[in-house]
Amino acid sequence: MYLSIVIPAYNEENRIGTSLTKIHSFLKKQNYDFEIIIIDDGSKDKTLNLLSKYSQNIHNLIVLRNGRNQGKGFSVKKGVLKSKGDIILFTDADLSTPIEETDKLIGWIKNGYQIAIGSRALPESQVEMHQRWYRELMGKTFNKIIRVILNLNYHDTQCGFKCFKRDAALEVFQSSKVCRFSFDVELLFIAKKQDIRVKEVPVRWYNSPESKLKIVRDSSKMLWDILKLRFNNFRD
Ligand SMILES: Nc1nc2c(ncn2[C@@H]2O[C@H](COP(=O)(O)OP(=O)(O)O)[C@@H](O)[C@H]2O)c(=O)[nH]1
Ligand SMILES: [Mg+2]
Repeated sequence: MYLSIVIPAYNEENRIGTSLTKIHSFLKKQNYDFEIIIIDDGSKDKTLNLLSKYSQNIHNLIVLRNGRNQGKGFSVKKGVLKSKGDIILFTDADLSTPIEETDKLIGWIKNGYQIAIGSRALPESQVEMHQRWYRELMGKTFNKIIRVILNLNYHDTQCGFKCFKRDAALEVFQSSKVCRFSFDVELLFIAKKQDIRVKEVPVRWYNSPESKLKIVRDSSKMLWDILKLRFNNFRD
């Protein structure tokens, strides 16, 4: 087995070092091959310098860069399309879902699912450190809206921890267009259209207080992207 871990990073100088160290020491203990692909999304801080340093010691670390900030969706797509793994996982740079949860998702892929997505909203999810109350409420409301508008029945589409079998990853990412934070929803929407088997899996979550999401600006963009998705696919 070959696992590719894809990480979007925007101004992550405070968090990416610790996360990379944890990911690398986890992967070294596994009996499969791996690569780590980080996409620096036009960070204005020292993220890129830090990554260059780390890549001298971690041989299977590949650093990609967008000349300017393009969005989480754009960056994850770029990483996935560059990856070589037969299983591909993307995770947030802050490891709010601990990297050990990878085994859980891979387990479902080996059980016959093509995509396994982490979820903070199932009864068995272990949310040890919560997001701020308004972020959690926004997340729940967003998922209700998605149920109504797109007929997608998930409890949590936004958890930054998702795992794909290679063929399914290529199928959904090659036709994805959403560049910013609603890209997860688009992936699940495409997966449904293509009859791809998706499992929503309860995971652990320790929220990291630092957040790159700008509540008003980003949530209105997210909603707009969902509406566009609906209108562009009015028959589905
Ligand atoms: N590529 C890219 N990644 C971003 C951007 N904003 C945030 N991210 C990444 O998306 C992930 C989640 O961001 P985070 O700030 O932890 O969001 P939150 O946990 O949802 O509040 C992290 O890996 C960030 O580096 C962006 O504009 N572009
Ligand atoms: Mg976070």
